[in-house]
Amino acid sequence: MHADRRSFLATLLLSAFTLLSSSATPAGAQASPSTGALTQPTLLVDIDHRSALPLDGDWHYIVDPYQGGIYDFHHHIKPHGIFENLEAPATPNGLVEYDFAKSPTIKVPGDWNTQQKSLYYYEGLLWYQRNFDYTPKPGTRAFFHIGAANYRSNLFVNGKHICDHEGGFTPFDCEITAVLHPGRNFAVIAVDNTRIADGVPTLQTDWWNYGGLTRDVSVVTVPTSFVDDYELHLSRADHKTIEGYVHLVDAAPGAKVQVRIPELNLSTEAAVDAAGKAAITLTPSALTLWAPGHPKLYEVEIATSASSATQDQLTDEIGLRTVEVQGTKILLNGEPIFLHGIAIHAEAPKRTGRAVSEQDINTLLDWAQELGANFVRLAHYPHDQRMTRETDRRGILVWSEIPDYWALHFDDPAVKAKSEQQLGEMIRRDRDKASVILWSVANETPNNPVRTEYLTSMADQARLLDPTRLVSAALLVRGEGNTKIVDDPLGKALDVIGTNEYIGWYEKTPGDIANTTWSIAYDKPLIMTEFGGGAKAGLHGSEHTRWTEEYQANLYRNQIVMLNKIPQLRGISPWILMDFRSPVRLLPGVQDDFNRKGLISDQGQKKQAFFTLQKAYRENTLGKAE
Ligand code: GCB
Repeated sequence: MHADRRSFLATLLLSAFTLLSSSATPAGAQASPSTGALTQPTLLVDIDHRSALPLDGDWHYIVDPYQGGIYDFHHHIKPHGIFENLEAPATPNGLVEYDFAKSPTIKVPGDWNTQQKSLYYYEGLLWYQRNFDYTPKPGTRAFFHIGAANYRSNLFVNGKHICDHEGGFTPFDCEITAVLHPGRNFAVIAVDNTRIADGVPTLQTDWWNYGGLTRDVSVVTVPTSFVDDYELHLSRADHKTIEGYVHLVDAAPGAKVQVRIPELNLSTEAAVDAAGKAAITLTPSALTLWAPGHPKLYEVEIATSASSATQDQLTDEIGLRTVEVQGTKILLNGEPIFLHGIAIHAEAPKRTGRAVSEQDINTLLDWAQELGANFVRLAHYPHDQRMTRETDRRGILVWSEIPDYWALHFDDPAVKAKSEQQLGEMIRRDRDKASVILWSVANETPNNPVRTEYLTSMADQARLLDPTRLVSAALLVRGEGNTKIVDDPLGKALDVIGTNEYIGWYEKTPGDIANTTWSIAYDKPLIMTEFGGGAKAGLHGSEHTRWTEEYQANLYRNQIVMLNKIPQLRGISPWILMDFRSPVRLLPGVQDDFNRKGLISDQGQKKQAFFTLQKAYRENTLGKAE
């Protein structure tokens, strides 16, 4: 079955190519003029500060479990795919068996599972369609932006196949300049959330496989030559110099780019090299560093040369800080810190479904701050960019990870390529966010040489892409008697060791937790990236009775005693802030499709353990920075 799905993607591409080759102006012609091939998706950094035509709102949709939008009765590609958005009698015999305009609508951004009862369990292909008005301007280019589409997607504009993308949690931008025309245009997006064994993540996860266009969609207009990427950070060497680069697309070598930070009275001009990259150095005389408690952001202006026919101008808000490891310490701006954290899924509070709005994100972060957290683990995939913007503003440190989760097909180079792609997209989008201090390359993966080689290479790749942050992964630990042993060889490749343990829940009882000792093979900082247990909000009883709030609070109390005995512990992110939907949590009356390890219920009810942890955070009785 899953091989069929793969061939779906391949044949969809094939059919699009066939159509493209008969088209006068092939889509993506500007991006790959030599082949006339599809546009390679790119990722425009700082997209949320660009002027864009928002395409959020109502989209028509057609559910297509048999992929009849492209296949005929003998499984041959139809001569006219549904993405052409034809209206009868536009075909030769006047038969069209769909009508987007008459089909129901669904909100974008949003998952389909919680918007439409019949789509609750749906895993398959769904077609989105909407019209939009556009007026192309000379000297500009247009990109179609998709903030995230879970899991695979194919974009068509005005009936032409533009690009495809795999990976449900990272953004992409595809050039559509060549296919747009003045007036009414239309987009069709095929989104397929079928789980695949060789996907990232793979078949098994402990979160709901929400399908659809789960983040913002827009059309972004840029000048012919434009800034697509930049990175600015504070030098670890002197903690003073701001360094980095700006990258321009289609700029002649020597083209100028300016970077200004008005509040610091700083300005510089640099020339791009043959690869379009200009190195940037700025030396402020005084600087307020970003940190929790004073999350100072500076407005940064980036512009291409004003003398060029069309100038590109961007602003961003960037915090400046350093993060390093020294022995078993984590240093933020040179000072040791302890990470009082909490793990968060991108699950919408109160209504459930994918978190999509500022309100969703603000509620989650308000709760995290009420708990006393200075750190969040954004599990188990990159969250919406609104999240990392907001953690920047609020001064909350972030662990960001890709869904290299559980038993990926580590022996498959094609899977590795998918992991690398998602890592690259996560880092490119968020490397100008001061709040993000840790990139994680995996969660709870099986310990074997093939996996270790794969993830060591992922850690190296993360460091190569971003040498300014720390690299980690959440490891499984093994036990001997009352001792937990951390010696997973992957630890060698990490700056900070992350470990998950569920003593008192999946093994033993809460009473056994405080007797546990830890043997850690690495002289590195350790973050307890997960621990916890389930409780149904409002269910009360003895602290020895599972699913009661008392049991969960007791488990936390004992965990705190044990954690305080790990000398190199530099942070924790207990599992988890809020109950979240999961298809493997089946216990009626208690779980009802929710993982109940939240400190807060999906409806916003705080459980006793919330206050247990809050007390430890507020009174600073948990953890030492050195
Ligand atoms: C884990 C996983 C997390 C699960 C959690 C649980 O170890 O990393 O994704 O949701 O345990 O509740 O079992």
